[in-house]
Amino acid sequence: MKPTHIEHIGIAVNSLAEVIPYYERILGTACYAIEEVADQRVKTAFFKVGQTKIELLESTDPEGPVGKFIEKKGEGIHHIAFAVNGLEQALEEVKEGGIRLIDEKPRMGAEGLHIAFLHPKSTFGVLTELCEDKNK
Ligand code: CMX
Repeated sequence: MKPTHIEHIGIAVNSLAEVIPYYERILGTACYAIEEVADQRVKTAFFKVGQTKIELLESTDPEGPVGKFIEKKGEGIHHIAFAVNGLEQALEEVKEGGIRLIDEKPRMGAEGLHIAFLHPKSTFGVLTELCEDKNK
């Protein structure tokens, strides 16, 4: 597996409304999309920084992944996402390498990307997402 770039960095926040103005100011660019991902129990807000995005994540359910994360660790960097070509193949490779998959098969994430997560307990504490944009 060889990712093409960092697709996005996910940041857990208590309130999108409160945090969006800060990122608009430091990045000098407007938030270009807000999307609820019901499946993941989050509302997301996106900014572009070159080829990479910043994805703010507000939980819609205290028992969801971001709700639990904030309860334990507070606001902050939640995950890093690498763009790959051939997500199924990449998942096979990381699994063969002994890395624990959260998602055995790709599923749909924000912005229509196909995504899968690797477990932070086997990636040295960093929740890692692999994603593929099949429209590219
Ligand atoms: N980064 C690093 N470690 C994390 C973590 C994160 N984002 N989230 C949880 N952990 C750690 C916890 O601190 C905990 O460690 P300890 O046992 O040492 O305390 C351990 O993982 C288990 O955490 P938990 O709170 O008991 O939560 P679960 O086991 O129920 O779930 C995880 C953890 C990673 C499997 C789950 O959060 C998950 O499936 N995440 C992937 C999906 C996701 O995060 N979706 C939100 C983003 C969606 C999007 O980008 O669109």
